[in-house]
Amino acid sequence: MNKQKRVAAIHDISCVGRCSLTVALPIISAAGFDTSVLPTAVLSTHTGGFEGFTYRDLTEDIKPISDHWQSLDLKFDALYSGFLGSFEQIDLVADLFKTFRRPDTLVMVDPVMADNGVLYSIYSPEMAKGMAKLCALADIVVPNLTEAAFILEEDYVGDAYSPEYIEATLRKLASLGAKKVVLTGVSFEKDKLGAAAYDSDSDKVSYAFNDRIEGYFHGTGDVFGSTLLSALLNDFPLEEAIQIAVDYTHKCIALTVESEQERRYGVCFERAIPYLIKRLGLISE
Ligand code: PXL
Repeated sequence: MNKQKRVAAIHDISCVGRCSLTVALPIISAAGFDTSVLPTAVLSTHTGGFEGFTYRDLTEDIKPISDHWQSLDLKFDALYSGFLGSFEQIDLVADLFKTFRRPDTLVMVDPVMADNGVLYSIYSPEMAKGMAKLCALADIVVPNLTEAAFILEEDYVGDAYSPEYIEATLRKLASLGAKKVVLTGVSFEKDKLGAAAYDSDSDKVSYAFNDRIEGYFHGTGDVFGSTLLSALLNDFPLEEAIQIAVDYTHKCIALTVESEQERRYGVCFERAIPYLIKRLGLISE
């Protein structure tokens, strides 16, 4: 057996409501990787749909944790950041990337900060400028269309866009520094939803779609990002990796609708893990 790859997942722990680390850790682990975590904040629930959540900002712990890891001479095959607990964490995570990046490390940034045209309640507009700086240090970035607009300091276009807009947005995001860009929540036909990818090395744009399931499903950005990273680390090319991530996310949503559970508790991704590991070629039928 070859050596297991090690990933550092840098996201918050929302104790209840499946998103960020409670999604990234099980998915990336199920995909076969040694997953270390660096929690950016601890919340009693995520911020989308619960009143009165607690919020412990872990900004002060990031540098000591990173220093200890460095003293252990830890090597990471991938660094994956998502929801950050404060504006100051942007520079701290940037420093961590510089410390642990080696020639073959895959650095993925999901600039988690907004959805549906609005910033998450705990963030101010300066977060977008900082996230743009962090994205510049990544190999691959995974914004949704709202985050892309904030990063590029453009107006959010809502549902009214063309393939030309998507392709121009992908190229503008790549010009900030990351060679690969994946835009999530892309749709050109009302019953299809998916993602668009751009690889600046090949100058190639690709798309992946599945059937749209109506409604807002919490944590699906994290399901998508964790699956995309898992597919890339399992050596799938970008075009195939986005299709696997779109299909798994779709399956999780379909199972959630079937289970009739409350949407704010996130999607039933656990029940689709056998499907994911088959799709990743890790077990046969
Ligand atoms: O899934 C994104 C996310 C992550 N972490 C927290 C959130 C959200 C989205 O609302 O609130 C705490």
